[in-house]
Amino acid sequence: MNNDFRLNVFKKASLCRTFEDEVFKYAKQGIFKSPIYLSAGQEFPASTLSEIYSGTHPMLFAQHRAHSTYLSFGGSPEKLVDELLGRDTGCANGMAGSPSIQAKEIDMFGHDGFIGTEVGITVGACFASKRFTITFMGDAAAEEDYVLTSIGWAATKNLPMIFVVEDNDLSVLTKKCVRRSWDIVNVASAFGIYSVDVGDSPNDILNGISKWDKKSPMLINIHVERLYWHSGAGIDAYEKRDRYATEMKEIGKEAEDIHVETKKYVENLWKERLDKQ
Ligand SMILES: Cc1ncc(C[n+]2csc(CCOP(=O)(O)OP(=O)(O)O)c2C)c(N)n1
Ligand SMILES: [Mg+2]
Repeated sequence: MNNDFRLNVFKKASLCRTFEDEVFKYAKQGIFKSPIYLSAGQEFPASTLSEIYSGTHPMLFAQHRAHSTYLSFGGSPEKLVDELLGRDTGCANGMAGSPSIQAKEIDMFGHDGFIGTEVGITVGACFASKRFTITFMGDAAAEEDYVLTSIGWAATKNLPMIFVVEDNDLSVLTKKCVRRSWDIVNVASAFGIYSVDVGDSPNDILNGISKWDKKSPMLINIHVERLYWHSGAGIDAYEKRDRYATEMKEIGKEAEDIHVETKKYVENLWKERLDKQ
């Protein structure tokens, strides 16, 4: 992993984190009318993959926790602010809110609210178009019957797509070990799909994806940590691992400067948009 790559990923992660910091702050003040799903703590799957595949314009499907996906793949921050505020200038005309972000400009399709349904729709869209496609799901969504059959169909039709599992080990508050005895990477492997289980550092994700042939389906299960409550702006009562803080510490001053600059930009952005009301 070269230094430029790491910094570029960090810049994107920084936009995602500082954006979520503002959403957290304003959610505490109760300004949003629709439910909020924060992706803070889970910035690196989207920021790293969007950097690896920059310039390739994949179709994107995500679940309810998708602010980082949208921002990393080039969605307009202004339009996301407006979307969360329910304005018709939002990326989905203010009709989707946090859980169902969609944006034609980046070929990102909105989620319908049933976890994992995006995976079947992804496979259909990829089958029809044969375009490179990335679908993001949670570790609980990966347990849905229709997700498993969709992975099987992608294997059968050899579709050029990536299944990304953002594995925060939680379905709302229930841990994986309570819910299932199997790993999704073994299931995908049994379908004949190249699949890897990795940590959430840019290097881990890059290494995990590096052997993918770009023509067949692959599945990458990425272990992330959800920084806040499942929904809304609350803090779980236990210590959290924070990849963003670790990256900033390891990279050093350059990353700290990026964080400060990005925070300033995002804080101003929110103020300006709110003043427009
Ligand atoms: C089909 C379906 N079942 C149950 C729910 C209720 N529900 C909403 S979010 C959620 C947990 C999702 O966990 P995961 O897919 O791991 O995503 P995460 O919230 O951890 O990002 C559940 C069970 C739902 N929305 N859809
Ligand atoms: Mg989860």
